[in-house]
Amino acid sequence: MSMADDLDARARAILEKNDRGGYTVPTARLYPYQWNWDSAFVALGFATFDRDRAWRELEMLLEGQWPDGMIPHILFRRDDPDYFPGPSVWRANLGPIPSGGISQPPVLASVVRMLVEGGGAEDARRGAATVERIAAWHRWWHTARTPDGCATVATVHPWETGRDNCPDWTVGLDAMTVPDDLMPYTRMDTTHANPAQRPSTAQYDRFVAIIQAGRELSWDQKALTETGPFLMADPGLHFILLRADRDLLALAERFGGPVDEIEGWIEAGVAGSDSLWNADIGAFCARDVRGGTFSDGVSSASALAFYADAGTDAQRASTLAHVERIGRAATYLMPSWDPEHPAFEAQRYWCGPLWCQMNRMIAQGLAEAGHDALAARVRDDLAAVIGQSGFFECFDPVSGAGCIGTDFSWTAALWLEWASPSAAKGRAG
Ligand code: 9WN
Repeated sequence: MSMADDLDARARAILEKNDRGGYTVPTARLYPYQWNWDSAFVALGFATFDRDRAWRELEMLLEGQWPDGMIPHILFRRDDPDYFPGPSVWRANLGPIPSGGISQPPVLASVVRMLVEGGGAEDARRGAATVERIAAWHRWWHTARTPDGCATVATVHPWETGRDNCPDWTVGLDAMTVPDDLMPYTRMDTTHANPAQRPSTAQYDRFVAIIQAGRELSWDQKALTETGPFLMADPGLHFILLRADRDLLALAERFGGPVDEIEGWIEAGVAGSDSLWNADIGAFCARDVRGGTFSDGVSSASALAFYADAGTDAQRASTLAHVERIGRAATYLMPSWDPEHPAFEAQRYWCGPLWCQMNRMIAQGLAEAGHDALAARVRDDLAAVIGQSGFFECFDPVSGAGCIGTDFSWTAALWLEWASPSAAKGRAG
């Protein structure tokens, strides 16, 4: 068996091992529940060998949708003491399944479109059944999470962006006051993973303070957006939503759906991109909505402009120059944070390590924009670190060492779907 065949077999075994009966945990113990965007990427991996199981993953995610349209970031189908904060901390019981009270990057429409367009009649049938529900989720982003006067979607919690402790959030977290009556809590992540690779205590205090604020507002999402302690606009969420709106439009045109409304979201999204342009550094950056201050660094989310087909020619050229510069500064593209920025830490979670799902989207966008060599490098670099270290949660972009969670579901899935030599030829990125 070749090394690639062996990795394919290991990747399939990881997905099967992390299967909890129709949904997949990201990794055992550290993340023992169903996570939103993890499941979407995991479905792409399952689809390479079991399409029914791929759809089941997405359908079980949709089972947790709230009446207001939100699809939560975590579904707690059972209580597990290995994870903090669990359902008794969130107390977010507005949906059919106990869940977190925030969402996560909306990649679902894009994944459904890929499954539908790469599949047959059964994929079309199951994809068609998701359109109205995904449209309700996108409507939620465009209303509950789009503050008055803000040109783009925003977020109330770094966990909602999926890029938890990225230096992008420093501006907004520094502006927060941790309440004197913050609930006492015990972290579990640092018992399963090296604390030096995880967020700091000061960050966790703020993460928990936002949960406390959400509880006090009974998880009224519009109120949390307007009055909660943290409110930042994120190029990651914005570009992923804009791309997902485009993909949802294609699905709605084919299967029926609110086409005019989706076209309005896309128009607003294209126009809103400029509000995230930080001219001082020449990149799309996170921005504190209330204070107006930009984050001052280039992140992997900045590079998603191509994936969303957003920005002017000049903005795209500047973004590309940053990606190329970072490609010279790091051994492996694309780190989650600029290696030449003082806040870079090669092994601390979203302060530097590269992440397969971000890089899958970045490479897809680069390829679609005609930057094929760079797209291929992003893919080959992921294959290289997996070959060197295995199926970790994320990877040191300088040494290639694996960080934090092992036998990680989306890493296995995107190896199968994208980075493995056996992945479909003709793929974008
Ligand atoms: C909080 C599951 C999730 C990913 C996120 C990643 C991490 C959770 C945590 O793990 O976040 O949602 O407890 O650290 O940052 O992107 O979806 O893999």
